[in-house]
Amino acid sequence: MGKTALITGITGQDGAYLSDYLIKKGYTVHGIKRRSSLFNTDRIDHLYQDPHVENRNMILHYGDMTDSMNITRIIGDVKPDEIYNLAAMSHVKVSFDTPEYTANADGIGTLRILEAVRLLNLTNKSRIYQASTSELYGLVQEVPQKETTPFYPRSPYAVAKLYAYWITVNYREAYGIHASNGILFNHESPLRGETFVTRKVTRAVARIVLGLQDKVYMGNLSSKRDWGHAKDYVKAMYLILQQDQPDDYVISTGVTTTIRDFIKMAFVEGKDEEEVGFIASIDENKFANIVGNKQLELLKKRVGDVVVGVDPAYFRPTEVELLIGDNTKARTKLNWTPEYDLKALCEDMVISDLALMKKEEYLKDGGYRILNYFE
Ligand code: NAP
Ligand code: F7E
Repeated sequence: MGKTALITGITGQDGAYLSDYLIKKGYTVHGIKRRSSLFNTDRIDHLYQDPHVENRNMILHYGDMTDSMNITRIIGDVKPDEIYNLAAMSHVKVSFDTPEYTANADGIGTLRILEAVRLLNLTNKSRIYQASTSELYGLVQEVPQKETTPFYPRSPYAVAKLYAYWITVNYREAYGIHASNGILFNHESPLRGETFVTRKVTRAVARIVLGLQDKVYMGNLSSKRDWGHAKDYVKAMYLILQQDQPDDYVISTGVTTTIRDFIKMAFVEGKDEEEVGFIASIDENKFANIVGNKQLELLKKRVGDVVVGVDPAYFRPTEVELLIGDNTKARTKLNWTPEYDLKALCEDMVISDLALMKKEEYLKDGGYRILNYFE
């Protein structure tokens, strides 16, 4: 008999990759999905099995992280060997608009899982993975960030995740639950939600290239992220729960890149690498208050064909400027190594989005020459 896993947030990016990975390992995967007025299972449709199929290895339950009774009932019914708590309102900018809901789903939601395991006497059976995040480091206190770096959250999302991190540690220490935090740095993929920066860029590249869109408006181009591929990162989640002792791990690539450089990388993907150059249209009135005069002057000189715009609407009230993770502990204790570097990740996403736009022929005919000059 294979193991049984319960995944909250199974319809999300990580939920989809993790389900695929665990099913291939012989697990029976149960997932919690929210009811929505439109289908929200696109990412896992290839794994879905009709309820009438015998011996299913993928079973979905309706549920919500804000509903304690529902969470407790599902965990009691499934009695999972492993719980991967991936469900969250995961968009940092949106958390400023919905802070209370974010605290409820992302913070208290984690407590609901832990408390259900305790009340159902599953403390010796069910291991728990908590989806913690590099956003905990926020205004970073150390470079690079590692497991011992102090946290300084900078958004309602990160503050909610801070509670989730510590309540996980507390239940481990108080009740001996095998509960661990994966402190995952940004990870992306062709399945990434369309409003996160990498996917927004790769979709825009595809659409601009194909003449479906004139330009894309971006926010802060100067922040830096340590981006990995979600396929690599779900393997780390699995490894964390296979350890004899629960613990907390940074999962990262150790390389950091600006948003600006990611955009450049995406626009030249696999094509004519001649730089045609330009930057956004700039609303000086809005912009002057946000960047320094020197940068504004530089930007003004560079206005050309406009395909990328900067719109301060995408700026955040408080920003996380620099993330770069030290993954030494994961490499040594989990024997985890990421396979994708940023270039390979970017290629995967651009190619996938181009295919999604169903116009591959255009590229074969000589492609395009677009963008690529910021600084
Ligand atoms: P995602 O694509 O946004 O998926 C989030 C999942 O949570 C979706 O299945 C979503 O359902 C579900 N969900 C949201 N609110 C819920 C609620 N109230 N009740 C039940 N389900 C709910 O996120 P992801 O990128 O896969 O990330 C997975 C987890 O890792 C999240 O907790 C995220 O905060 C954390 N994390 C992500 C990263 C990253 O770079 N991707 C890094 C560190 C940590 P719908 O499909 O119905 O919206
Ligand atoms: O932003 C800047 C933005 O939304 C990255 C979540 O998975 O990873 C993710 O959070 C950076 C920020 O991811 C746009 O200001 C510029 O500096 O892709 P993002 P995030 O905020 O880092 C962490 C680890 C999580 O845990 C979260 O769940 O890009 N940026 N222009 C932009 N960001 C967006 N979304 N859109 C823009 O137009």
